[in-house]
Amino acid sequence: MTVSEPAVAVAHPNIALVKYWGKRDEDLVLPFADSLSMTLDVFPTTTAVRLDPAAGADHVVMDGAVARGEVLHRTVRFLELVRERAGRRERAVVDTRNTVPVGAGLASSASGFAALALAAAHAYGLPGDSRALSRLARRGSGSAARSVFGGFVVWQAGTPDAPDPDQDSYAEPVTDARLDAALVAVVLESGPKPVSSREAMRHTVATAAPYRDWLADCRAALVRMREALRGGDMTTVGEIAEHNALGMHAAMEAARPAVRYRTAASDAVLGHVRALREEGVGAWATMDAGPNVKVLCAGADAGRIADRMRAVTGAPVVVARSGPGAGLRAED
Ligand code: 2P0
Repeated sequence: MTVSEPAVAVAHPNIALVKYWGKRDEDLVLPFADSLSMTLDVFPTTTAVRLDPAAGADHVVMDGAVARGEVLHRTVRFLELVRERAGRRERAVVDTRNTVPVGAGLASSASGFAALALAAAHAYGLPGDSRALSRLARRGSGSAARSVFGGFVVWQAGTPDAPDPDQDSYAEPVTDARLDAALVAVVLESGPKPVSSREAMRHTVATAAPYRDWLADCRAALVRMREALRGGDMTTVGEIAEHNALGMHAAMEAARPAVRYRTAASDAVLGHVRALREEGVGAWATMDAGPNVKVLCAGADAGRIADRMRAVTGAPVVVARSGPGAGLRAED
């Protein structure tokens, strides 16, 4: 056997409450603004990386199938970065397993690149702490920087005039949050999305006039959100999150041509969430680069909100709570 023992890492998706949408540097994956998320306890990605000194190319398997095209390209590009930093040349065998449908708007790229960053860094002997790992994961997919940590997490955009901007943008846990929040995900569609978020955010930045206002709003929202997390103020957290998500979708829809992830089914769920609030139930909606609606609520309310959503939509509903950061796992 020429291949090394595998390094196996597990990471979970995260859901942004103040969203990341738009890069100021495409190559380094540097965002325009800070974002804030909650790492979830569902749908982990498990990734094993072994080095194969005899191989002439990286071999990537995703969910049992040999990866090709864009998935292979992004993975190899990421491995090249790790090899460059580690001063190593061996090619890798990567075996990654998602438990969430790829492209379903439930952030498989966040858990995917967080797990790959940890497993690859370990396999190639790349030294570094969690902050360095977050910076590395960011290069694979922006939101992956946040999945390195558990609980509530802020991804710092970094300052544009920093001497080394790559060093300056990383995620860190929000250590003073005092909120037990849950997420009720209404899975309307689980197929691949029509437009990748990478392409959609580029197009929004370039062509949507309201984008600048939304971005300014994100900066203010982040400050207020941190305060609300500190104070355990579920209502303020929910209101900020819903406003921020709907503002992001409004900006996309103002792009030319429009980027539309919201469907009639999404709008119906948004209506059910409003109806819950009118009944006095603390429920707020958030949406990402897909039609699925996730309902943010206090942990104690998640069960009854999930029951309601199942009853009124007939769609599969998943309840997620706060989950852990990325970690290494012993091999099976
Ligand atoms: C977020 N999303 O903050 C936002 C909200 C989707 C909507 O981060 O181009 O897959 O790989 O850096 O991280 C999805 O974008 O994008 C995302 P890239 P990513 O969660």
